[in-house]
Amino acid sequence: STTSTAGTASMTSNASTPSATNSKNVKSATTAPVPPQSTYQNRVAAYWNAEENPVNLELGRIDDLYHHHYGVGNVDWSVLDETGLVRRRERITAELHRLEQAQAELLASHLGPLSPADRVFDAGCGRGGGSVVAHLRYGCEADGVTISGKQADFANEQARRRDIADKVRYHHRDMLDTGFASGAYAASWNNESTMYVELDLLFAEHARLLRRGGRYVTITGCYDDTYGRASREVSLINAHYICDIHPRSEYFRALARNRLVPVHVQDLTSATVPYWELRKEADHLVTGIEDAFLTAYANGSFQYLLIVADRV
Ligand code: SAH
Ligand code: GPP
Ligand code: MG
Repeated sequence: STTSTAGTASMTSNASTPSATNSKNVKSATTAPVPPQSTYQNRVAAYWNAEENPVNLELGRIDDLYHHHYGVGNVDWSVLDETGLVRRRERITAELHRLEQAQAELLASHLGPLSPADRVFDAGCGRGGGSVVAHLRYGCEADGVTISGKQADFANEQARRRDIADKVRYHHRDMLDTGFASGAYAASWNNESTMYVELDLLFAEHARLLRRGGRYVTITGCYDDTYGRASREVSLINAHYICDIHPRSEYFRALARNRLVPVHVQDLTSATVPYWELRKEADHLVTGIEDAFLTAYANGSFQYLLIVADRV
């Protein structure tokens, strides 16, 4: 197994465990050790290790904020009227990125107030954009965790280039079993990563890591209990990403069982539909999953949801 260190930090036997009390403590990003994984987790990791969709890389390249989530907000439809083919594509790409960035800012806005002395936990961090957004907004330190070693390496390289690797670190870990210190975090979140795990196990880990009064935020896609069970389109989305979308009801039961009390819940469905309508028009970026999302939102079987909760 390999170990990478961030900034000037050097490794100790357990250097990736953050310390909330001693800021001079050795801290580093790590790509190892990873606890034993299930066959399912290995398949999920393989998906993300291989993932190179233009819809993610071309957007991220614009300002080196790489997101693996969808967008919210109104679309500037004038991008479709652009007559030059190259310019038209560039404008569509930039518009989709703007909406994904707005989604990241919306999530981050619910994490605070936070100070540079605070530490946050980014569960299922992808290529790392969300932790950078939180750090730039609050000055806080961040630990991101992804089951993909490739993503952790990519995200740490981005942090080094930004010269923030001493504040923002990414780890190749299972978010259900981080090994990080209990009560060390002022805030934590899942941005479109809850559908890969059992919610009870996930929220137990967040509750352990968050200090009392800490803040948990998720933006996620869930299926709507009022529709019934998972629709055909929800099942297509599950198959596409190798995930298992939970019903909305399960979130609130699992939060309540794990000392996480909702303070704000927002249905973001109508805010994300324009993103999908624009993405469907982007011939240079489409992946083929666009119609499943648009149909699932239209037939009421699927919701895009924001939940903010306090750790009590
Ligand atoms: N939150 C990020 C990425 C979302 S994509 C963003 O908003 O950009 C889903 C992420 O969940 C991927 O990075 C994947 O590696 C991660 N993931 C899935 N199962 C995981 C697990 N058990 N532990 C840690 N990360 C996991
Ligand atoms: C976003 O990743 C998608 C997921 C994390 C999985 C499913 C999410 C739901 C809300 C159901 P991405 O940005 O890599 O996807 P894409 O390549 O389609 O843009
Ligand atoms: Mg994407």
